Amino acid sequence: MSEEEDIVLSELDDEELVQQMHDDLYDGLAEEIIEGTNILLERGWESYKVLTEALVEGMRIVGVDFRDGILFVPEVLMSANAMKAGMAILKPLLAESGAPQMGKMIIGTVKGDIHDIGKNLVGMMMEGAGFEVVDLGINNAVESYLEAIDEHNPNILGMSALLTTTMPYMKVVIDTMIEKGIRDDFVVLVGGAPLNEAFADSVGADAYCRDAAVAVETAKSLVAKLA
Ligand code: B1M
Repeated sequence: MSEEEDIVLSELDDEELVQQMHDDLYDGLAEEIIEGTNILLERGWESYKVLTEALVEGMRIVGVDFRDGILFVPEVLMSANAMKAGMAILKPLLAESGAPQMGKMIIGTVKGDIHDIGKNLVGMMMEGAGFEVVDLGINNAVESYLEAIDEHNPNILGMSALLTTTMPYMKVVIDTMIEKGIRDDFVVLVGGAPLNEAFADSVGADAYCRDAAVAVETAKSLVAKLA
């Protein structure tokens, strides 16, 4: 029996459990992530604390080793699936706040890009803050955003990109909105690891959101200004 199989998650203290969850996320062990997430919640951890300290931090570590060529796509996919299993437990809890309806956001990852964990997290946090969220998924061409705007009439458009090769597509989307004369009908928020404020300015977005919490705060303040 391996050392791993000897570990009983419920017997670990909080710090050891979080550490173990980082390891389990790294190893793509979805069942262990589900168990660890439930244990932390049973111990009274706020869902947001579980999300940021156990899951997002674990994924950050995966990202570093992916960058350095220690982990490869199939392994990172397993980590992503484990992360999603934990997020599925937290989603209803994050959305439970019963906040009043704040507005409507459509959000999608741009064309050519299939990364969706961060986008999903932003969607979950926005729902938790009282926004209605229409998730367009991944790999969205400009037509997909336009159709969704037509159908849902949002007051926020959110775009996510995780690749330096796909982030310029945000400008294509915003320029198309300008051509159609609809750019100023809503707030445009952009996010994703390779972006920054200067990039957001250069493509004509209203704001760059470093993380999901910033997305919520930015959305609240900019939507209030729209009203
Ligand atoms: Co990819 N990948 N990946 N990957 N991947 C990165 C992005 C990379 C930085 C890894 C690295 O080299 N260090 C690198 C990009 C390098 C670059 O562009 N310069 C990279 C690469 C190269 C690739 C491939 C090209 C690899 C290959 O095939 N050789 C390929 C591309 C596929 C494609 O999209 N066409 C690829 C594939 C994959 C997987 C499929 C294996 C998997 C994705 C699974 C999935 O998403 N379902 C994957 C993963 C998991 C990653 C890393 C490791 C983790 C991303 C993540 O989920 N982070 C990533 C490394 C990294 O980012 N450090 C990497 C956790 C998430 C919570 O954070 O997404 O940043 P993040 O979201 C944050 C904020 O950015 C912000 O809020 C979120 C929550 O706080 N935010 C927004 C994000 N979107 C927002 C939208 C908003 C507001 C805020 O709108 C309002």
